[in-house]
Amino acid sequence: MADVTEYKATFELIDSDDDGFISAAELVRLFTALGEEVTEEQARLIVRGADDSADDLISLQEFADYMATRAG
Ligand SMILES: [Ca+2]
Ligand SMILES: [Ca+2]
Repeated sequence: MADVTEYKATFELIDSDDDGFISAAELVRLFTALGEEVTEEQARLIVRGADDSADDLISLQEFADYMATRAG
């Protein structure tokens, strides 16, 4: 498992309602802020790619594991 502290700041930036999970809607907001057009459906696929617990939300641990996998 990846070290969550390394990814906590980024995670909290994306988790705009501070509920401890990244939702598809929050990803849409993120990409829109970055100037990228992402539909809710595309965002849901991204969530599914990182979502190990199948609750359609990305927890900090899932986010850290996902980022660590992509970086490594
Ligand atoms: Ca959230
Ligand atoms: Ca999850």
